[in-house]
Amino acid sequence: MITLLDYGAGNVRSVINAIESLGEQVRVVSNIDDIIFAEKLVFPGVGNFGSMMRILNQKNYFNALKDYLLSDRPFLGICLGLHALFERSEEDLDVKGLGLIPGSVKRFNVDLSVPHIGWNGINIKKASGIFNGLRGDEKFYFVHSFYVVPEQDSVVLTTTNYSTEFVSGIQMGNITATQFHPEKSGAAGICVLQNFLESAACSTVPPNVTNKTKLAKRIIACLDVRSNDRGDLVVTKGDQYDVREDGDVRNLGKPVELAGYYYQEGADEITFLNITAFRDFPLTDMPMIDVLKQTSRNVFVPLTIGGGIRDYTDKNGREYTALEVVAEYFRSGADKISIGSDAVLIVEEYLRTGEMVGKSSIEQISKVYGAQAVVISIDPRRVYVSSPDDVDHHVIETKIAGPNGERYCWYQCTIKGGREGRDLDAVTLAEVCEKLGAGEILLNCIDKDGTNSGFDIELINSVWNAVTIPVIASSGAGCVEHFYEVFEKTGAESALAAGIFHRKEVPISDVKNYLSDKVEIR
Ligand code: 1PR
Repeated sequence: MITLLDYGAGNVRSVINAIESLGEQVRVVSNIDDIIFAEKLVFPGVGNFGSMMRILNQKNYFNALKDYLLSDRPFLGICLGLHALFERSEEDLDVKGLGLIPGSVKRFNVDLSVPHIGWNGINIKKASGIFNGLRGDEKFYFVHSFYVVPEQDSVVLTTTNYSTEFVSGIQMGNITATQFHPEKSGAAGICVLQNFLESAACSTVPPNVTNKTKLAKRIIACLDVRSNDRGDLVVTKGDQYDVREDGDVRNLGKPVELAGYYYQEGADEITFLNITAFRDFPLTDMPMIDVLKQTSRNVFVPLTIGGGIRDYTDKNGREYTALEVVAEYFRSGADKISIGSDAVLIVEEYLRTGEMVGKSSIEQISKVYGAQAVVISIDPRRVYVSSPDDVDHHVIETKIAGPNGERYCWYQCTIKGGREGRDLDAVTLAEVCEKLGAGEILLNCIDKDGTNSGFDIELINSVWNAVTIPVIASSGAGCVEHFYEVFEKTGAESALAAGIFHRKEVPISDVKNYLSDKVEIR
């Protein structure tokens, strides 16, 4: 029996699913005795250091957890579960950590996008049974803005390079903790979990297998999901957001099955977009929650869900907050949520008032679950102008001339799945969302969506240059060369595609094979 410490933030379901997939049972801590009498404790942490430590204190878990650790019983900390072991964190200097390991937690101060999101390698610094069965050069999934700085080198299990070389794993007796998420790291992560469950002692992997690790560019499969006219939940795909063909919604498969298939094929992440959620409130649209629950049972890479994330009042006058919606999504297996239409309205309000009141869905979700969990999905379309002075927006000079030979354009944000254009440009939206606490941008392009004509390089460059958070390039992928082009010509950290994968025109494995000697991939 594995005991799992859940302090209520983020996605513990994935950890439970991963452990259960290995045939073990999990007991979730519900009172202090569960910690005191635990035999093997797993502590996954997501979100914010301050809120985690405050909850541990409020629930009186602090001392029980420290006693457990001091007794040197088996412990696996994940992400914030690693940070908690230290004395303090720059993320919140008002609260103390457990202080088991002398040292602190620092924020990345690097010339790369922060959070550090994606698949990176590990330099193994000491032999450990936790890596039994691995080669040592596998990549693991990271998502964090802070990293631990132990005072003593003896506890360092692994390091990882992200402009700087940071400590990505510690081991001290039976206490192991990783910055990466084994439960989200595919087969390699499952192997680490299995070694922990089996208390694997001997080591089959020598130290220092890799000397300098690199963050991989991610390939993301996107599943636009909605009900068709018969009420079946299907994966669909539009051409420039029009998903109807011969009068019905295009049906490209079943969401759970397709997600499982893409995981097996090597997708680095899966994104579900509930594309009609601007009409139907997601908490009454339970099938998406079921899709997440079922998918997360077998798919051990990060899952993002978008659609309808906003405050909502139902027809009986009951009010729901966006936080309630996402809590349900995280509990059901989501690692990140994506906000589309609401982000546009939030930014418009911010630009009107100039105030950050902390009440928007972006700010609230970021505060509770961490910036890395908040993706902003932008649905822009090109608007051509004759001169940059024609509009008060970020205008670019474009190589793709407009219908009347215009050489300039701006990218207009839309809401409700592209149905309504707003007086806001994509660059401003991205900049303000970063300021409000978003951790990643999913950059679609209505002009390119479903065209197979390649990504909109100009759009991606203008947004990527304006923010410091990672950007997912989306819309227009038609062949393997398009993925290379987007990574070569822009700084995008990942590339997302839908149609070519669903129509089986280009398997994900072909994309990976083509890129393997050109860019860093998993
Ligand atoms: O506004 O918060 O409710 O979120 C709704 C979400 O649903 C938004 O993220 C929006 O992008 C998405 N959405 C709404 N309507 C559609 C539609 O197609 N009618 N899908 C839609 C947009 C997502 C793209 C697509 C890429 C790649 N499609 O990410 O997957 O363009 O396609 P390709 O590789 O085939 O070119 P809210």
